[in-house]
Amino acid sequence: MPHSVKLIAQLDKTNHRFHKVKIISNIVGVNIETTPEFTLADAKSKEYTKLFPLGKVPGLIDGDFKLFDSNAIMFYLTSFAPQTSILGQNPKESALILQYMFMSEADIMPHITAVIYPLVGNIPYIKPVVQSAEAQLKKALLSLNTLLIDKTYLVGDRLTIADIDMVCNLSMPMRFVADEKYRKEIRNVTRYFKTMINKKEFKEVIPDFKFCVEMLKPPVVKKTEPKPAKVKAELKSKKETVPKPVKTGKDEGDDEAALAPKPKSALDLLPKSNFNLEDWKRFYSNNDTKPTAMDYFWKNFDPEGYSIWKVDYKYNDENTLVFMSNNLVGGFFNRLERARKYAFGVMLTLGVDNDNVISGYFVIRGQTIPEEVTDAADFESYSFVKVDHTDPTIKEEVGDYFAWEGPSLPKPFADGKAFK
Ligand SMILES: N[C@@H](CCC(=O)N[C@@H](CS)C(=O)NCC(=O)O)C(=O)O
Repeated sequence: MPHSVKLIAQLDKTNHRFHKVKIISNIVGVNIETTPEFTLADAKSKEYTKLFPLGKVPGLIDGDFKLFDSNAIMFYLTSFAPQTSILGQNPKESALILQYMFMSEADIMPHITAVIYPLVGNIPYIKPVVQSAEAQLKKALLSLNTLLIDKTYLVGDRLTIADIDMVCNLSMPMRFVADEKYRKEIRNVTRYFKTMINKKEFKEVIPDFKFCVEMLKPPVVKKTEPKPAKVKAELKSKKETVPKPVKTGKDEGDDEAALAPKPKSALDLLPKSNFNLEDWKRFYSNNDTKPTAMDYFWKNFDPEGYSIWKVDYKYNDENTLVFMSNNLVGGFFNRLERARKYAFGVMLTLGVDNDNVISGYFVIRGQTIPEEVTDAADFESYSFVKVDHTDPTIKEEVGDYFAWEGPSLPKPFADGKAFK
């Protein structure tokens, strides 16, 4: 029976770190138990950070042995191989393998992520920062180009873990950034990459690699029309009616009044609700959504203290790759931080690459959308429509969205994120 280990990682098609581990595990014949449900957001959960405090994935568990970092995991897995040429055949080769792996991680990878993450929406796009990273990446790849001038493999005449590391890292720019013209400028790197990616060891794990045709474009920032004063005033009057602080008989400028603790949010002044959002979030995280968590939700939901909203991305017809749509949601959630105490939501990416929609449901404190939500930079890119929580169709849909599966989802589930 082959040895079995558990690998905690998100399994999306472009996860080069998962690819590395999978390739090596195939080579050495170790069975990997994966976590198809795991998302990057889960890497910050208590359960995961208890095991791996850095909150980075992948993480490997082998009995009571825990290991993080994809390269360290590759290294560990090679110990199950009867032949060791994958770690070099002599001390010099082993040292060269380390040299190339450090180069790949320290001198190339940071520039790759600095160029690609803003383009796919993982981090904000700041033009001069990205341009500088592009220049640095080109410089690093030109150095690699020189090193590869007379090489098929990075070290010796066989595949080593240095190649697996380098090729998987290079798969990011080769997929998203390096168009044909770019690839010609780094022709040795391109030749090397093509030779490797067509080898059986890589093809088994990345069967349909597609080279970049056109470099990814920066995300379009939707310019929202400034709201006319009248609409602003209407929005304001629709906001929760906040009871005025009781007058103490002193002037507003009094020290005592100034020292009185101010509520952090208008929502803190709403009548107390028996529905405890924190308890719900915990219950949702620790139980099967259907039926257990949804039964709890409908039993405890307080329609006076909270409202439910259908949320749709307004520009779904412009969505391209599934993971980019899901990243948009990640960005939206990051900028909703102020609302975390007052809202819970699930946003799903439904469909397939180049044909997907982002939609979901939110549960929000109060009966209107609070400023904690409307102030989020991308709020205007989403439509919020309040729904009737007594409507059985809505109830079923809310359950399906919260469970990330079910017949009422308009397209097949592709990915999702929970705001909790
Ligand atoms: N050197 C680490 C880096 C791990 C890493 O950055 N993983 C990404 C996902 S592919 C991650 O956890 N990102 C979340 C974060 O940085 O907070 C490795 O190769 O495993």
